[in-house]
Amino acid sequence: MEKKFKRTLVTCALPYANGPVHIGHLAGVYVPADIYVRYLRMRGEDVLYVCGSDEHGVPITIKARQQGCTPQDIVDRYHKIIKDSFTGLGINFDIYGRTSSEVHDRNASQFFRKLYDEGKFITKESEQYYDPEAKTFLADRYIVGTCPKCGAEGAYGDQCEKCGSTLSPEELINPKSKLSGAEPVKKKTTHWYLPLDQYETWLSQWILDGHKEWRSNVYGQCKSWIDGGLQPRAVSRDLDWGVPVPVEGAEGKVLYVWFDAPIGYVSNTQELLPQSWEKWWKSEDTKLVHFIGKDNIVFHCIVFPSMLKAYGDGYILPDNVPSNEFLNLEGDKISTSRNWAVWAHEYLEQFPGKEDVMRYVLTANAPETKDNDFSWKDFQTRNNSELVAIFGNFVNRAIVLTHKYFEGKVPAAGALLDVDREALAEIPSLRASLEKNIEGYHFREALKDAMAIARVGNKYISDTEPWKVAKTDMERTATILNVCMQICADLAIAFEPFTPFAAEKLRKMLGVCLCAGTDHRKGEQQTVNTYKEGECAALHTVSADAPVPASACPGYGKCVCLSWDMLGNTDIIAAGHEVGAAELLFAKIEDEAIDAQLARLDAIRAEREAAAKAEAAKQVTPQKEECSFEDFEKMDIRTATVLEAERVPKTDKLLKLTIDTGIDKRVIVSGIAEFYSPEDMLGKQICILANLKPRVIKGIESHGMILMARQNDGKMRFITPQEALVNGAEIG
Ligand code: B3M
Ligand code: ZN
Repeated sequence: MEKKFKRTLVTCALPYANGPVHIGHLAGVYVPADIYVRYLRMRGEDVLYVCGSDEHGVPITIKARQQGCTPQDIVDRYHKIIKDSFTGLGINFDIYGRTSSEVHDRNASQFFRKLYDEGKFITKESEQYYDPEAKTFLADRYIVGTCPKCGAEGAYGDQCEKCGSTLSPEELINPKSKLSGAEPVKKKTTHWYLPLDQYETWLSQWILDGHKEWRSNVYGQCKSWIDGGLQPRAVSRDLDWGVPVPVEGAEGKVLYVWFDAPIGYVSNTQELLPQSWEKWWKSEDTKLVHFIGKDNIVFHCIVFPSMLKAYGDGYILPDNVPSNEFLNLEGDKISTSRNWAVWAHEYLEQFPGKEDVMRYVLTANAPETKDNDFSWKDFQTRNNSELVAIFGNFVNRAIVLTHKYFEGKVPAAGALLDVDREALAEIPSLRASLEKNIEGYHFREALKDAMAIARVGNKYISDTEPWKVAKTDMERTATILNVCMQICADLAIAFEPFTPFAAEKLRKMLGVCLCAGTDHRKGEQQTVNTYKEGECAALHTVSADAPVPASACPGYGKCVCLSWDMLGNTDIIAAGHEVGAAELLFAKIEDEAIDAQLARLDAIRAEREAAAKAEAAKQVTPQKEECSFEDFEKMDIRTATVLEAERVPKTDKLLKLTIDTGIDKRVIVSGIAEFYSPEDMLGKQICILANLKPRVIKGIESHGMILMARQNDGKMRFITPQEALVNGAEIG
């Protein structure tokens, strides 16, 4: 039996404030969460939507060091960029807090202290790497060396970014501290651990028996962690950035970032709702849903729940933890360090007014069940042939014709024909599917349902051809356009979760407003109707627990207040209602805009390849086995000059050179055509191995070999004496 909840608390993973957010984050976490929240609000549900920046952790301290500023500078900068990106994309949290806030510091401290006082931690002494020059313990990320797996320099103590291997500092070849360059030494240190092993049975019952409905990737990860046997996990670190461990004798230690970050969800709720936050976290009537990326599953399903369980005091556990797989970009893994990403803040600058297009494409391609790819061509196609050609085109034709034939007043419908009834009948079943999909966290499928409503409209208007009918039968035209207006209103409802900007624009064109749902952005005061169009601009307060019916809106009865419940009704907009002027809902995206993006990515790829080559070029092959002086003396190496040069027909690599060796004139076939053209070689003085046994290459007898220097990236250059000598001068 589905449990009935009174309210829903939706959290999104707190992004690390050490860089901007990119489309991978958006597709994985924030766009799906936003769809879910908007949908629930339209249904009149009481929803709280919480997020914020994760401002602790080692990567932030590393970035600060790299940039010669403080960690606080870093988090201040990125907190703002990230927050603005979300707002720009219509992702409006009730609160977007920060884990460097005072509330959080107090809250996380207190959380730790209670567990500490109640003996819920164990302490363990371990040996950790220590920088004897900088006199500080080193997080794994602060130790660099050669990767034992792929040989790359600069691999971190926890991971090699080159080959992706997970490493431990012990495995690094030639480990060095990033701080001082000194070789790290091991030193004893004590930390607090949460004994996860003690929660294993409970976790197994709660998740493995109780939440079989979770997505298979989430359930599967939990199962493999639990089946593998859980180990105590350290909840503190030797570091100077974070929430200080609130215990005497813990100087120089802070809470581990993954201990304090999830508490951030609670802190941010407290900050917004100091009086009533507990209702959201400690009531069985609250449904808690964590939206996260797949790399966060263990922390949200195993570690944080165990922390809450240990804490007690009525904290609820998540009802679901929808987590996505990863999004790739143009066939390659998104990577912050390699700048292989589409950054949200840059997108918003480069594609103003196209916030919805990104939301749409990321949902249509959401990596819900497997990793998926984002490509700019697909982005363009989805915009031009779906949003513009189907959704926008239908709405535009319907509104333009209503103005043309009925002065913008919705005409009354006469008797319906089969074609009308059939079109209208499709919508309730699409609505049912859409609801089932959103409530089951299948956003990709839900978007298909919404788009199917637009397809119904587009097909209906094409089939019924009101522009032709109008020449002979105005009554029939009226019916057709009445049906079209109802479908337009359906779209304004159905697309609100997915493309809120277009939905708002459409409501404006239709002269209707949206009126449902709660919004906690104003703190303790609950408000409805934050959507400012139409006549329902007034905000008014309602009791915190009551769901808000459309009738609570001050504009109710005076204007058309859309709510989810109306979706599929055949009389959403009454005859006589005046619609506004048609505007384009979506604009075509031209090739130039796409080409510019592809060019940017090509440049990054080329740069990366060049860097990899340069790196390879630096590597030298090991010295060969020793040879005797006599061995060397056997080789007759001399100067010579190229007299003639031509390509060997039907080959890419070979040149036929006629050379003057001082001893004779002879032919050498050499594999240097990749590096030199025949013209390059003409008249050049080179060095040759003169007494190499003749060989037949491609039918030509070759008498010797040109001496070349070869780099490890394959680049080759011939050797030439420092100044011109006679031909036949002996080298040795
Ligand atoms: N900052 C990890 C991440 O962005 C982390 C999430 C914290 S949620 C409490 O992948
Ligand atoms: Zn490696």
